[in-house]
Amino acid sequence: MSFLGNLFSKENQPDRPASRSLAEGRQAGKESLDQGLEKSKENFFSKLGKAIAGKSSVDEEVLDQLEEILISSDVGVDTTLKIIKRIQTRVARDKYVGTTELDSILKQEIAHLLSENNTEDLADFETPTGKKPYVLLVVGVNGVGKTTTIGKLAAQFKKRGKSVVLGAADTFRAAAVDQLKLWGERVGVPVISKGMNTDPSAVAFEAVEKGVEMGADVIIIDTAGRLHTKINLMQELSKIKRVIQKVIPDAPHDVMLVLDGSTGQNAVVQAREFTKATDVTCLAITKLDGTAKGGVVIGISDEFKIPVKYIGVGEKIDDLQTFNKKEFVDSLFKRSVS
Ligand SMILES: Nc1nc2c(ncn2[C@@H]2O[C@H](COP(=O)(O)OP(=O)(O)O)[C@@H](O)[C@H]2O)c(=O)[nH]1
Ligand SMILES: [Mg+2]
Repeated sequence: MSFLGNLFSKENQPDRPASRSLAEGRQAGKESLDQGLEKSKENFFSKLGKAIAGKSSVDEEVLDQLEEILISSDVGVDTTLKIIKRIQTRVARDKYVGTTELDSILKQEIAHLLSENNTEDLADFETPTGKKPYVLLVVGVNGVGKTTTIGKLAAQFKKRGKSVVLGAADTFRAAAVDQLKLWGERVGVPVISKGMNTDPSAVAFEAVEKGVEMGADVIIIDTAGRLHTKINLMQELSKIKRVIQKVIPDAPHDVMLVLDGSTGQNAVVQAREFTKATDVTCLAITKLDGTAKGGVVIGISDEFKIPVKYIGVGEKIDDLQTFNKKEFVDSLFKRSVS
């Protein structure tokens, strides 16, 4: 869909039904995660089914195939090797592991592996205590879902009684500013913008200044996703950070990199580039609905040791969840009921 098409598509209209209540949201969250990961599961289990067909125990041949399946499910080579090694150890220790136990063993070992990366999961959409306003700078290449994620996040914070201000510092394209304004209207939060082609740092500065003036709890700054050269990106982001710090010396409190999960290993490459160019403190992985590449979250979570805070499971206002490693792995390895 063209960008303008996106912008004016039905989903993005301000007159959509209001988002779900908190309780409904939590209840619906698990189901939409299960649904969102359906394609990833189908892909994984059909391959796994073939690999273990006619086999009763997990042997070297099954492990070889499992390795291929995990790699082709976008888990990534390094993470896959760690997982296989753990299962090998377990098979050696237990002498006999039946293929019927393989699902649950995989689930346990992956959950363990991820729990070792020393990042805490968010219990809910919360901001760090003592940071008021909490300033979140959002980065990532064009099209990954930054603006959408900001809109969804603003909605969640607002639902929890927080006042939110958005800054339209993606001034590269006129439509980008309009898109954030539209989200601002939908959610009912102010958007600070100076229009297209203005200095992104000036917008960031004004957004933070206004946010402080208004006594906001949260300030979220959208940025352009240009990654022409690492130097460019580094310079632009450090300039934005510097001006923000003129108002709040310890801000931004988080720099969140948004990655499009449906691009699989491309998302991993972007994560490497951005973490080299700037201090990324947390991640959001979008578009996990309708892709078979959900395994990429496992690889990213293992490789980067940077907390994945949020995952996007659709285009709608409620389709953003806080990332919980255990729940994610449970959902990914839960065979569908059908
Ligand atoms: N299916 C799906 N689409 C998403 C998700 N997040 C964002 N999108 C879509 O991805 C497209 C690009 O998003 P946008 O927020 O404009 O990306 P940006 O350029 O990084 O700001 C839009 O059509 C969004 O509706 C998601 O979690 N799932
Ligand atoms: Mg955008």
